[in-house]
Amino acid sequence: MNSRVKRLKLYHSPAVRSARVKWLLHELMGDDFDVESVTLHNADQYREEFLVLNPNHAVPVLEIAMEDGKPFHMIESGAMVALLADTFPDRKLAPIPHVLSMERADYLQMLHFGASSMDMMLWQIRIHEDVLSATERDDRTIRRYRRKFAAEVEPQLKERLSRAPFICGAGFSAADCVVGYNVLWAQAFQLCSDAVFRDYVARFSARPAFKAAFSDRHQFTRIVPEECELKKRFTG
Ligand SMILES: N[C@@H](CCC(=O)N[C@@H](CS)C(=O)NCC(=O)O)C(=O)O
Repeated sequence: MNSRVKRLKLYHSPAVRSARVKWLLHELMGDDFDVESVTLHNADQYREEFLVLNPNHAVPVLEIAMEDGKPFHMIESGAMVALLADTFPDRKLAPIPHVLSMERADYLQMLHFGASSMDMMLWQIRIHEDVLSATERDDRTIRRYRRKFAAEVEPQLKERLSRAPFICGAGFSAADCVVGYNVLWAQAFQLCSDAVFRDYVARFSARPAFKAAFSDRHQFTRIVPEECELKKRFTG
């Protein structure tokens, strides 16, 4: 890692999008980074001191502490994954950035597809099924994105995973930390249920870094209780 960087700290909550970054950090650095736990149901992410770090009141936040004492806070998981993978070129979890290659183009495209389009569909299903209050939920939104995900996203992923063991080919890459996480997320909604996805999940779940990142997943509860603080503060 760049010698001007002193320490990395991840603000994290079990089995949500911060797990993408925690997984990659374990792949790259073992346990040599700090984790600060954020309890989403208690609305920790809406506290004043957290909003200074991330005005979008969400995890992950990646704190990059520099040797000169200045910290920088990243607030998008896709950007964190791309940056971290490039910062450790010897780990070979991303095609090298300074050569324009098909592999690099495909890798970035899958990473961003996972962190944007695919993520958006899963998030709409999640909030309308589990998080928003009953009066805010919309069944048409759930149906629209379930249909779109099954008809448009799944076939693309299936085609790739029937050709190769990982999302960008023969080798595991940082894009799998995003797309693989999303496949698990989709499976929680009974999407991505074909054998090709079960085999993909079995392959990446065997990785020690995955096991370390998801060792806290039992703490995640899908249903957000009516009386909890998050319900009162959540903005969608
Ligand atoms: N695009 C962001 C989304 C982060 C995000 O929305 N995180 C959710 C958990 S998966 C969160 O912390 N939500 C809390 C809230 O909005 O109150 C990223 O991927 O980093």
